[in-house]
Amino acid sequence: MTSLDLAGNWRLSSLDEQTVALMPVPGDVHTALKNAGFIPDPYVGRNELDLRWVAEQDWQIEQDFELSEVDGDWYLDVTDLDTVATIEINGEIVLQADNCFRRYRPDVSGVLRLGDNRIRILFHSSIREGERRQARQPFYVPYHEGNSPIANGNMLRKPQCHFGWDWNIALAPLGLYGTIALRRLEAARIEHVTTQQHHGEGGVDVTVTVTLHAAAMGATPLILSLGEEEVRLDVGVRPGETTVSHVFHIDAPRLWWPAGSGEQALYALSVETASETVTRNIGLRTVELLTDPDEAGSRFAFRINGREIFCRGANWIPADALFSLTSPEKTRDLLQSAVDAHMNMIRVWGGGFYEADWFYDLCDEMGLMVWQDFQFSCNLYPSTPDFLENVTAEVDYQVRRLISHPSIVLWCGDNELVGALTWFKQSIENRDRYLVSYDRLNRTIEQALLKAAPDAVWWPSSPASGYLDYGDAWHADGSGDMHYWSVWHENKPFEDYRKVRPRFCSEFGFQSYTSLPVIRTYAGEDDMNIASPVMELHQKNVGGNERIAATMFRYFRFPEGFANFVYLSQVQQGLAIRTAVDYWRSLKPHCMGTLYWQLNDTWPVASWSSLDYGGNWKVLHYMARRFFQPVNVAAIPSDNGTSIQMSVVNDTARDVTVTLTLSLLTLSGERRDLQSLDILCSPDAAVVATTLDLAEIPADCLLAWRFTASNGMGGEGHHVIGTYKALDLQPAGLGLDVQPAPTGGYDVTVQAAGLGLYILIESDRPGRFSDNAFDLAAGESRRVTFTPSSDSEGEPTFTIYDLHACSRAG
Ligand code: BMA
Repeated sequence: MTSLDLAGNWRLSSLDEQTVALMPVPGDVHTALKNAGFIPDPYVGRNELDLRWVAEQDWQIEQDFELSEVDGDWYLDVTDLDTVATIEINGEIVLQADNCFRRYRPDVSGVLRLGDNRIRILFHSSIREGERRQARQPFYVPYHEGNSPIANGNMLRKPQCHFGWDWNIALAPLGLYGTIALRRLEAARIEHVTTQQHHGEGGVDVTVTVTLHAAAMGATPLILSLGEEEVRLDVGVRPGETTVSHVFHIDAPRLWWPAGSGEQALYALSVETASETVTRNIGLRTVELLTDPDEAGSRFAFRINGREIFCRGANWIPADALFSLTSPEKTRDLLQSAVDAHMNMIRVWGGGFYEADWFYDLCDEMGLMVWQDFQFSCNLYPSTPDFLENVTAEVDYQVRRLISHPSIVLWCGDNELVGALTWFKQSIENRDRYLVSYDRLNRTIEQALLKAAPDAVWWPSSPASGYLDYGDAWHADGSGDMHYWSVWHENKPFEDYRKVRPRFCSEFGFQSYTSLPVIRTYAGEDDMNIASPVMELHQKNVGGNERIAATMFRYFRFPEGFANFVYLSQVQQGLAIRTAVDYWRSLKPHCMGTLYWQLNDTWPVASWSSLDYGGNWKVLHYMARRFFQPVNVAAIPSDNGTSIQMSVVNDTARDVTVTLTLSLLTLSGERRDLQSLDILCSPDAAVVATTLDLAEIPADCLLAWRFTASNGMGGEGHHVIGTYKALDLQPAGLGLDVQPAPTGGYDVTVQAAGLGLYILIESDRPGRFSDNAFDLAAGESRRVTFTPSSDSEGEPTFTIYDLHACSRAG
C-alpha cells in the first residue's frame, strides 16, 4: 500500500463534545449539522440569523484508520482545507494551515503507527481568527462592511463571499472540500506538471515540465505521453526538487477554439511515475490580449489562434454557499446553460474559489473561455511579509495546477481592489499608504504568476483602465475593462447603458427575484410580499427591493399580486441587460466583450443572476440566448431620440446575409408589414441595416422584426418607443395546451387572441423550456417543449404570464 484515501465519514464534534455528528469528507460542517438535526436548513425562512454561533466556535473532526506498514517516508496530502486548521495524527501536530487555496503536503513519517491510528482536524473559528489577525496588523485594513456582515474576512485566505455578500448568505462555513490522503513517498512524487506551447510554421511544440520531489538521492522512471506519442525517461533525483522537461512536437495540430468558433480539440497528456499518474487535457491555441492604443484610449480584445473573438458571457460565483450541496453534475448543468445561451466566456470572479480541476475540464470541453481572477475582492488586504508569503505559495500552486487548461485565457489580479481604495475613510485619508500596500500585494501576485507560467496573460485588476492605472474604471470607458454599474447601483435609467462605449464590459447587472417555485422553497404563503421579513432577508443588497420596485414605476404599470411582481422583476432585468448588450455588440470592434453580472446563485435569493439557485432559467437567460446569438439583429435608438438604427452583428468567421422583416404591431395584436430587406454582414462585424425615422412608428404601435440569416440562425424582437407603461395594452387572450411530447417531456402550445408580450410559461417542477419569454401577435401560436430535470418528480403544472395580464386593472 502506498496511499490511503481518508475521504469518508468522519466524526464531527464541538470541543465540549455536546454536539456530535457524522460529517462526510469532503464536506462542510453546517450541512453535517443540518443533516444530523442540530440546525435547521440555513436557506429557509430567517434561519440564517440563528446560525452565526456555528462559525463563532471551533469544531473538530476525527477519523480512525489502520496501517499495515509504516516504513519509509510518508506525507499527508491535503487540499481545500477551509481554513485556519490544525491537523494532528496520534496526538502530534503535523500541520497548521491557514490558506484554503493551497495544497499542503506535510511529512508525517515519524507519527504513524502500525495498526490503529487517529487523525484529528481542529477547525478554528474564522470569525475569531479574523479578529485576532486584524488586531495584529501594523495599521487597520478595511473591508467592505456592506458585503461582509461577518467582519475581517480580508485577513484570511478563504472565499471572501463566505463572510456574506450582496447576494450571499453569511455563514462563514468551515470544512474540507478537496483531498485528504496519506501517501508513501517512493523514489519521488510529482509536485507539479506544467506545459507551454510554441506555435510555429511547422506545427506546435508543447514543452511539458515535471517537478519531482524526493526525500533522498535516487532514480525514478518517468513516462510522458501526449496524444499518440510516448517517451520514457529515467530521472535521477536529489533531495528536494528536480525539474525535467520534454518537448513534444505536433505536426498538423488540431486547434482548440472557443465555443461557436470551431472545435474544442483536446490532446491527452499523461505523466507517470512508478507510483502515480497525473493527467491533463491539452488544447492547442494561442491567446493574445490586445491593448493597442487608439483614438478612444486603448483596446481590450482577445485574439485566439490569430482571430479576434467577441466575448459573450457572464460572471461565475461559487456553485453553492455550502460545499456539500455542490456536485459536478449540478455545475455541469450551470455551465451547459451558459453555452446553450451562446456564451463563450465566463469570469471566475475573485470573491469565491479557484475552482476544481474538473470545473476547468468542463470549460475546456465546452469551449467556455475562462477569465480567472485571483481570489481577492472588494476589500483591502494586508501586505505584511507573512501574508505575502502565503499569497506567493497560493499563486504558485494554483497557477501550476491550472495553467495547462486551454479555457483559461486571462489571469486577473483581483476584483475591484482599485475601486476599494476609494471606499473607506482610512484609505481616502491616507491613499499613499494603502495604494503602496495594494501594489505590494498586486506585484506579488503578478511576479508569482509569471514565475510559474511565463507566458500567462496578466491583467492587474478588474476593472482596470490599464497597467499602473488607478483611475475610475467604473465610469471611464476609453481603455481596459469596465464595470458599469451606474444602471442599478446609481439608479440610472436603462438608456444610460447607451451613454458609455466600453472596450470590454466585464460586469454590469440588474436584479430580479428568483422564480416563484424557488421562493416557495424558503418562504411560506404569508411571506409572499416583498416587504416581508423573509423576503427582505433573501435580498442582500441594501435598497435592492426598493430599486426593483422603483424601476417598475419608471417603465411599467405596477403589477398586481406577488407572482406577477416576481415575473415583472425578471422581465425588467432581461430588458436592462438586453439594452446594454444590444448596444455594446453594435459597437464591435470598438467593444469586444460583454460579461454580465451574474450567471448563477449560491442559495435562493433576489439577485442579478440569470439562473435561479438550482439552475432553472430566469427570463434573462431565455433572453440571453437570443441577444447573444452569434448573428443577431437589434434596435438601437439614436441619442437624440429621432430615429432607430437596426443593427446587425455577426460574430462568425463567414459572411452572412440577413433577411430582415420589419413590421408594426398594434396594441390589439395586428402585424402590419413595414419593409423587408437583405443585408450582407461581413465576418466579425456589426453594420447598420437601416435607419427608421421615429415618425414612421405611430405612438400606439410597437416596432417588431423577424430575421433569418444565411447560416441558419434567426430570431425576432420588438422595440417600444417610450415606455411600456404608456401603452394601453389589451388582453392577450392566451390559451394553453399541454400534451406529452413524443421524445419525453411535454409539448406546450400557447395561442394568442391579442398581443402577448414577454409570454412566460412557468412550471412548478424543475426543467427547461425549448423557448420562453416570447411575443405573439393575434392569431399566432407557438409550441415549445418542456423537458423536466432528471430529479424532477410528479406531473408539472404550468402557469402562464404576460405583460398585460400582470398589471391589468380589476
Ligand atoms: C460587483 C461584484 C460583486 C457584487 C456585484 C453586485 O462589483 O464584483 O462584488 O456582488 O458588483 O453589487
